[in-house]
Amino acid sequence: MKPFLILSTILITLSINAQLNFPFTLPKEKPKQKLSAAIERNYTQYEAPRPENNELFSKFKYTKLKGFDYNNDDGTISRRDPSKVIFENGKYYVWYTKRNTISPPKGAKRSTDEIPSSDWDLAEIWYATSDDGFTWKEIGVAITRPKKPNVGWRSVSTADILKWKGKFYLYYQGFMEASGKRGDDCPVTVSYADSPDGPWIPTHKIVIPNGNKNAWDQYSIHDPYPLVYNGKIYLYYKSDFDGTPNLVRMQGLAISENPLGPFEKHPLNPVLNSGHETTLFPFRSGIAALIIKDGNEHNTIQYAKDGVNFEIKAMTSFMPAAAGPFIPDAFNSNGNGRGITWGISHFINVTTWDKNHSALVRFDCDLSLDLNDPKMKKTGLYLKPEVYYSQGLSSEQRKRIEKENNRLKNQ
Ligand code: AAL
Repeated sequence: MKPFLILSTILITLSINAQLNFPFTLPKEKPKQKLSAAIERNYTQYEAPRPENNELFSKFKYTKLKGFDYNNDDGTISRRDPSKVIFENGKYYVWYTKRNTISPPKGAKRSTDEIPSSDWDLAEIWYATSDDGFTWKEIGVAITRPKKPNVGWRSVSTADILKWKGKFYLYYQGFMEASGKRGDDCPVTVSYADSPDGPWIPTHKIVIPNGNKNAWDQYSIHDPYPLVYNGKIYLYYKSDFDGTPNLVRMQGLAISENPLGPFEKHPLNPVLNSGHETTLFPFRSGIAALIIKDGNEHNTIQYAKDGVNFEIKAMTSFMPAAAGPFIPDAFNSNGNGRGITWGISHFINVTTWDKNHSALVRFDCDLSLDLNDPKMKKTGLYLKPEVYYSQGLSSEQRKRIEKENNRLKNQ
């Protein structure tokens, strides 16, 4: 073979190999070579090819709150479903469902005017303030139950806050029968005030009505969650549908330019196919969402550049249940959402089922463009064996395994 032929053969072989080998140093940009589906989406789907640089990836750290009393965890006092945290008058504010009843919840059949059916039955909306986000002072009730037959006479729960043109609005679930009688059925109503300390004026009106007959949201509007986006109120919510035993939970969106409505439900609803206790925040020019607990896409963090069409941007774990983040720009991000670093969420299984109640807890994370905390960006979780064993097999599952062992032995 002539020398120049040998040389060109070597060069061609080298360039073919260079094309085939994915580089040892992880390229920051998508390399110009044929890629597997997984590597392709590592560049197209996420903010960065490594979770450490993905602004929408975070792990979550939890801290016990100081300042709340739970009657020795006997199940008669519960605090759950916190609102977003806001900063006003030099302190942080949070609203939440508070149940203070003669007994723990006993289920719909055994419920009375005084015995709650569920953890959020016979509840009111209370609020607390804090200087540091760790120690809280419970100030008192914000929304009491109105007289029958007003919306919410049986229970008011799961509030969230909006600040719009200098006034404050609390959106919350208004129950007209004990939760669990049919499903967890309720619409959403709203009260307003000039100050976060109230007094709160109830409208006694349904502001986000349940959907039409046979619509996905015909029975329940849960977890109302208002943000200001594109100069309008974007109120996200959850509905439970398809009933027992196929219960599904998805999230919808209702938009208005007036906090008292009318709200128009988005024609593409549901806009999120998964999640529970809606948690969203303005991020860059769009909206980011924490997809917690339910559905195919639970344990993901998603982003929609139009607030409607969400895409998965990160997978994570140990997400804060019913997270109410402190979102400094929840009502004035002006197309430049900066993200979140902490908030309040809840633990619903504080003790045993017969003393069922929930407790508020603080979570921290780095889902902020203004924070760079590498400790929040490590994907591993170092859990003690007890945490795994607490997710142990049920006695039915043990029986099923024993049966299968015996079947094999007796073959
Ligand atoms: C929560 C929320 C709503 C439900 C109930 C209380 O997880 O989704 O608030 O109605 O449970």
